[in-house]
Amino acid sequence: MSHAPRDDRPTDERGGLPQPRTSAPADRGPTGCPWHPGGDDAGRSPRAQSGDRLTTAQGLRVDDTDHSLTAGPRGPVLLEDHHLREKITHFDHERIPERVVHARGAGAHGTFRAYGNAASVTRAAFLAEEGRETDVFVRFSTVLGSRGSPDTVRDVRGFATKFYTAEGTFDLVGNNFPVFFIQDAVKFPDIIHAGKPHPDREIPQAQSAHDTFWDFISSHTESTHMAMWAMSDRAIPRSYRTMEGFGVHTFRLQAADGTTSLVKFHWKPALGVHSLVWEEAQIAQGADPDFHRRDLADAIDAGAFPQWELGLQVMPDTPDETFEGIDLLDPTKIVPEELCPVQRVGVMTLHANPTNYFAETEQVAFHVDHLVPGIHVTNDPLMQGRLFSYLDTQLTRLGGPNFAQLPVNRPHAPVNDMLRDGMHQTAVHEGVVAYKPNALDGDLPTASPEDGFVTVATPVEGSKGRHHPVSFTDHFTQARLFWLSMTPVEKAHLAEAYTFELGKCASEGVRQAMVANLARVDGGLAEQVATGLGLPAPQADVPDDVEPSPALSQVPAEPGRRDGRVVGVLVADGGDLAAVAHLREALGDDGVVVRVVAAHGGQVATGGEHETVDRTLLTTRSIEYDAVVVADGTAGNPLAMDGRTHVLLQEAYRHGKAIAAVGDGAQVLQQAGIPTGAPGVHVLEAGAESLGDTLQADLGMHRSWERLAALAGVRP
Ligand code: HDE
Repeated sequence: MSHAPRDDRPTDERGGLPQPRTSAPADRGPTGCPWHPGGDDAGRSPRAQSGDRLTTAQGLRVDDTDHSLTAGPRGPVLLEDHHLREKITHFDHERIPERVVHARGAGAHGTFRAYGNAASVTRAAFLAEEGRETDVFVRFSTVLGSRGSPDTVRDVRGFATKFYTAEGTFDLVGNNFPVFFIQDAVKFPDIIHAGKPHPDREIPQAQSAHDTFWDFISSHTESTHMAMWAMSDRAIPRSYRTMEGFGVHTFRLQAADGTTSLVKFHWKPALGVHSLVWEEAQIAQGADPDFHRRDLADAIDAGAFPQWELGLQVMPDTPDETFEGIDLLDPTKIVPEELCPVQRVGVMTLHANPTNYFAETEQVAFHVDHLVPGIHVTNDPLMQGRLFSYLDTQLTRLGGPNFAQLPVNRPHAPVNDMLRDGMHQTAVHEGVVAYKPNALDGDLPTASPEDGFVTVATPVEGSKGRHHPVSFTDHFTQARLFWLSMTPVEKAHLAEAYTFELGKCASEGVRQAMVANLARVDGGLAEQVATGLGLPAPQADVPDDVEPSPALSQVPAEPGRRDGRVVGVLVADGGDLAAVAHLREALGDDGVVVRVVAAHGGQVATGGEHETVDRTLLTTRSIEYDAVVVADGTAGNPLAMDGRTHVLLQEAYRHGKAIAAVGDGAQVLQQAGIPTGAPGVHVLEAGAESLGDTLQADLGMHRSWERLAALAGVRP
């Protein structure tokens, strides 16, 4: 017996299977009411509340939402006030459990466009077909902090991308570091318990600078490499837009002809890889806890759409799954780009902010096991554990097994899963057959052995056991590789970060154990940290013949793009306002934002000219700017006398930011104690039109590395 699809229902592109209604009814508002473009609510977005009248959840029009139903004007509130009870009950249940890790995040929608050159390694159409565009949703996050914690803490950042491909959803759930703390998923609860706040007082929030974290690291030498990344500037990104992303694990890609390769995924930011300095990160935690979130949303709103190229490191799929002696199943190891270059296979552009944080960024559910034909997992034991965890955690977080029906999680491919019922079921499935095989529905739907997801037939052998592979035992070579790849300034920041973090540990034993650990990475590093902690420097015992990977340094060799960089101009009434116009003219086309900072809000005026004030000393901090300019005519103004101006300039100076003074603005620099001959500090004559050109190269370099080096007492 066969059943033809009914005419009035949608069919999929492969030939006629009736599709259950798992996608959003386009003509319904968020509360489920039909959307009538011509009706009462004409002209409104269906994404807003439906209609002009306030109703209960049952559609009953409410007479008054400001006063509870009481017996008499000052009498008791009545239980029969359904509207009151419904409103409060719903409010009581507005929160869902935050993510156990990666609770703090920010998301955005975008598009991925394939270059087509990945066809030689994968049959996944969204990568292999030249010019194919695929919708994406990206969520960036910190790991340790709670949902309301500050953005700029020292931590790994999550970089999770959902590709809504025509073959099903593919999630690349990565981080901004290419390695991880542990090699085996069974250790994940341990490292997270150690990193989270101490269970007695629940402090410190979103910090690794405490005893339990470093107790864990010092007793797990496999964490040494990742800890180096966490203490480096990579752990305090300037912006989500200036972070690299990594799939971390090795994946197995399969081409249309069946050949397979071992592959590592990379995201390369168009704006380059840039970080904050530690003091900026700390200031931002208080002055603007939403520093990264705001930056992402502002950039998208302003049309400065963030972009990353997707890159692949492609390695042969050999039986031992190693490359140049590196075990590709060990997630604490990188493959240096110098040994295996990153091939760019497509570009992602984020062009829309979420409309509703909860519905999209909070409810998005990623899973390492959301794969498409052509992309497969490997036996990396950390990856294998993740395959279990993500679905499991969504069941609690999103309250049941139907979270794939939430709009942000809904595949853009046809879904016909035969899954039924469960909490929060929103699909009204038709038909009586939800089992296989069946005679009642012609044994539909059918499996797809040709173009479905067919697991690569990799051989498996060996004895059962809790093994410790020998190839996972070298824990120091790559930690040293990372250290040797840093420039002197980056090394100074690393040593300072270790000294800060261990200085916050109460246990002398933990501090000693960590210094001993560092002595196995580099003697100089161990000595600096030991000196800072007041401990004896241990004897160095480091791996021999380690080659650095210059690609790991973040110090740019030449100026990069300047989009989104911000120049703060300190101006005063009666001073030179032309500097603001010159800057906009010279830098505006590059996407540089110029902000006017003055002693008071409103406008500053000189003669007939005026400029709108963007920030006052009360509403700004140095962290908002990549360069600071003191305009001519500010000397003697209340702005110049204010201690906060001096702090702003001093911070900009300490953080290696470009500083320029025009005309008598130089006096303000002197009052603030800024050495005017220092690298990246420019003094220009009054009326100089070259101001913009002067700052251009500095902005492209991100900071004056020479000044930072001098301040750190190291060579550039
Ligand atoms: Fe995750 N991780 N993880 N993780 N992870 C989660 O899933 C887990 C790991 C990563 O923005 C959780 O939905 C285990 C590595 C990101 O929604 C949870 C292990 C990498 C996000 C979970 C790891 C990641 C998560 C918490 C060790 C980089 C945020 C909430 C085996 C490659 C995704 C959730 C988002 C989230 C488990 C290790 C990246 C509990 C067991 C390595 C970016 O399932």
